[in-house]
Amino acid sequence: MSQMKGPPAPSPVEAIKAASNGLRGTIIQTIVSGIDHFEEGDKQLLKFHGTYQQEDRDARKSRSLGGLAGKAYSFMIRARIPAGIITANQWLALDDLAGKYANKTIRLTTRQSIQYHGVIMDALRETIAGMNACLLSTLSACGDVNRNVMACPAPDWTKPANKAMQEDAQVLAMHLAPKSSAYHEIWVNGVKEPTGVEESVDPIYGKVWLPRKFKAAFAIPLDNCVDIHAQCLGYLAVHENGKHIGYNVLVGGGQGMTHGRADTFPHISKAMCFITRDQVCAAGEAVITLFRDHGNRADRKRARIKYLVADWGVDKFREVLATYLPFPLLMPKDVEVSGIDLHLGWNPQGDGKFWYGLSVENGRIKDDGHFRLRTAIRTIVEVLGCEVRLSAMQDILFCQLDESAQEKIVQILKTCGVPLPEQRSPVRKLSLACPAVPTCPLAICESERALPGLIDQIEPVLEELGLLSEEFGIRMTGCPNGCARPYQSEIGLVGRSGDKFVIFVGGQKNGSRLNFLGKDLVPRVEIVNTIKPLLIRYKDERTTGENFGDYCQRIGQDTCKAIMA
Ligand code: SRM
Ligand code: SF4
Repeated sequence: MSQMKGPPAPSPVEAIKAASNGLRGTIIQTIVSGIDHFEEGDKQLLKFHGTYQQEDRDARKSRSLGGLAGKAYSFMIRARIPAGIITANQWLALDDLAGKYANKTIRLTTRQSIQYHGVIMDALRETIAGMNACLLSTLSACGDVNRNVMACPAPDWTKPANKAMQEDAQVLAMHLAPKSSAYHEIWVNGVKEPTGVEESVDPIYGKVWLPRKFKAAFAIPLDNCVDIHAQCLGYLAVHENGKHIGYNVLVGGGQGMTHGRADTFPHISKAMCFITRDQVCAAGEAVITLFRDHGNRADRKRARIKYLVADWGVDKFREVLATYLPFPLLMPKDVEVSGIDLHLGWNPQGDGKFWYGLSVENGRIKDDGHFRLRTAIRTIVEVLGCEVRLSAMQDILFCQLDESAQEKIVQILKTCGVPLPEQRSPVRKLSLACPAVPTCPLAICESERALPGLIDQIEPVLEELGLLSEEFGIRMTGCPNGCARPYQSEIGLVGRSGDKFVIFVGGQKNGSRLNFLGKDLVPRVEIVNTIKPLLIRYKDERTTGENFGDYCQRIGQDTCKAIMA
């Protein structure tokens, strides 16, 4: 008699979440015990609180040579900053904490937030409490919940939807935030705050939270600086007669894949329905609870909502979504993303004020010899008392400025040896890299530390070919998880093995399409020489106004592969 096969067993993380008592685990007991790291269960729960246990990978060799036992444990801490908007005082407080407890750097992330690296166990609570003291939270910056909600940060009030979507991002972030009081008990005041809900059963997430992480973002069609098609849930503004009338709801974007597993892949989100502004939270809750109920809880590599969309198809997804929405599902309007803006340099806001966008290479804010970026940003914020906005392209915007501020900013940047945006090539400004080694435990290859050198190499090649002013970027990641969204870029470099990378080409600058594999297993030192023949062909064969990604798409994957062989 053949044996009946039951449903696959839930992944071990499911049991950890279910037994966590509202995300408490034994986190507080471990902290007070005085040891320098957490065990597996708490390591998973810490993510919901916005922190990851890491180890200094650079120190591995020297520790073992020096006879030191164990690992050099430290913590990465990530903030939750909806739409990337913070006050001057919050920036200054973050900067103080970076100097006091972290590795003296602040890392702007690809989701408009900040991360600290190198915080040791003794300083973990003080750092998170310090962030809360300036009214910033780390709760649900990571974990199987809704993460930081993104929105184009530009204070460009000439665009009808900009203010609305930035406000809607804040409201959605609050609506989808976990309601557990564990966070405040552990990190902030130790006092049990009344939440009005039964402990450990969240009104949206229930007892076992989501099957996996969940990400949301808002954009306008003209400016996809948040890469809305890479998000689990996207709100794309819809205009009628120049008025912002609501959003198309897009579902199922995501980047991460696993080498050697063809059933894992990056995926572009699909338009599911149209909603008005007052339906933003209800639509978000409907999508997230659908994911909670139907997502894969057995295989974490296939647990993202994008696989539900890919496996079911748009029609079935819409059918199921309609049963979760508290209003009739309206079909999406005919709207696509069409552009991207980095928001750099000096720009009028449209209300008599201005903003200045500064390009931050790979988002790393640090002082390093004559290059004193951290000091420059601190000084600008101190002197001007200005609001700070972070972009999903790892850059920083100083906002609500008077006309006289421009000269002061330029002066401070020059004094601190920081290049102005116009002094950087488009390729450097449009590029992104994830942190990778030494902090990321999943990194196969270097990324943040390698990309500046690769751009140093490619700039002269572009200059020689007369392409230096062309607008395209390189997005590099140390592994296939795709934290710098490499699979939508015009050139994507993804860590493969040792110091070898997969080169992807053919994405659209505005993030509306996936790229394709151009060459596998390319040693880092050969990357620029491998891409050069394709750049030469592009220069000779492009049509008027055709950008590099569109050219690669037109000639097709096989031809690109042959040129780079
Ligand atoms: Fe990411 C895991 C860094 C945006 C896909 N990501 C990680 C971890 C936490 C490694 C880990 O699990 O131990 C990395 C910490 C490295 C370090 O030392 O700091 C990490 N991810 C980052 C950041 C800091 C990259 C950056 O250059 O800024 C970004 C933080 C954003 C934030 O503020 O919340 C970051 N990660 C992304 C994005 C881009 C986005 O969200 O728009 C993606 C691709 C989109 C997506 O989610 O599909 C992304 N990160 C991943 C994945 C793959 C998930 C999957 O579906 O398979 C992992 C691995 C995992 O979750 O198991 C991951
Ligand atoms: Fe780490 Fe990979 Fe993300 Fe880079 S892409 S930060 S190596 S998980």
